[in-house]
Amino acid sequence: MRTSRAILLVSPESPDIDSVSCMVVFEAFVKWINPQAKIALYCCQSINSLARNSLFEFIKGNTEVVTTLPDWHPDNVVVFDYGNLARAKLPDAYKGISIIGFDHHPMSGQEPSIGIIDEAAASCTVVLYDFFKFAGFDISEDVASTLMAGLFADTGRFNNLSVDRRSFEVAVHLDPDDKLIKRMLAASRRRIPFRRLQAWSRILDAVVLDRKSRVVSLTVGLADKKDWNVNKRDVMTAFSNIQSVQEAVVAAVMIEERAGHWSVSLRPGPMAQVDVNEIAKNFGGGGHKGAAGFKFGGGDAWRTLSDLREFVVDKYKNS
Ligand SMILES: [Mn+2]
Repeated sequence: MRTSRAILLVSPESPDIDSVSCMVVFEAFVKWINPQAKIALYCCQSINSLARNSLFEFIKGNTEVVTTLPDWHPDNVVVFDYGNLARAKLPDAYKGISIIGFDHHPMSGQEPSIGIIDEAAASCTVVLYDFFKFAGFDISEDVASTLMAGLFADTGRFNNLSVDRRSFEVAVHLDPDDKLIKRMLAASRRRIPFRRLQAWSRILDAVVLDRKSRVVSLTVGLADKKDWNVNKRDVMTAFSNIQSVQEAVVAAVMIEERAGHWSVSLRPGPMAQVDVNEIAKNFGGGGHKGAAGFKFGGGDAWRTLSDLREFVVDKYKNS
């Protein structure tokens, strides 16, 4: 990377705060080790929807992310928080270019030329934090707040199953005087427009708890979205509540993203010791122990839901 003339930094499709944070801080790192290099930040999808996230303001220099590949050919491509490299949507013309991957997801699919992967890390920004320490990169205030944004987002404000000792240690190093955490907590306090409550009541009416498998699920087709006058964000907010259903072994939300194309997110129930990554893998997806998902197209959502219930019954008969 020190001798590269052009470096492309990539956030995969459906980017989240963690992946965009990584891409943005890595630009600062590249500018440090190789000030002459041409750099572009690329994501195949617009990151505009992320801009509504209250942690987004902590991601510095975020305006330079482009959705079209640069006209120059990179010597190096660096991908962050991808799980499967196919999500980076790199063109065939890039075959033969060295790809460096930073991740905290279990690897699946094509391997990068160099993979810096730590599945135990709570966020990809934690992996980068360790890497920056190793490389002797001086972490500025902007870099610290961006690394922290990724950690804060992926741990659900230090509130989900991925939280461990290391996430706290990294947070303490990034924010020794509590300045960042106070600002992030204040910025990300939940605020709900009153009219959303009615939309949520329509969504919650559609939640089903299957007594046999103890899968609690919510299926939202394109027509439902229209009928209920809800957006994906409303559905995901409802999903965060469904995850707390105490009878549930697994919580699932199935959303029709475009006609016939569904995405499914899975979380373990609050009392359950299940690895949802294992379940997602069975359906061709993946993720983490505590948060995973898969996609399917062309099939019938109810059929897939019943397959999911059956799989959970078989796998967790005794839990
Ligand atoms: Mn992540």
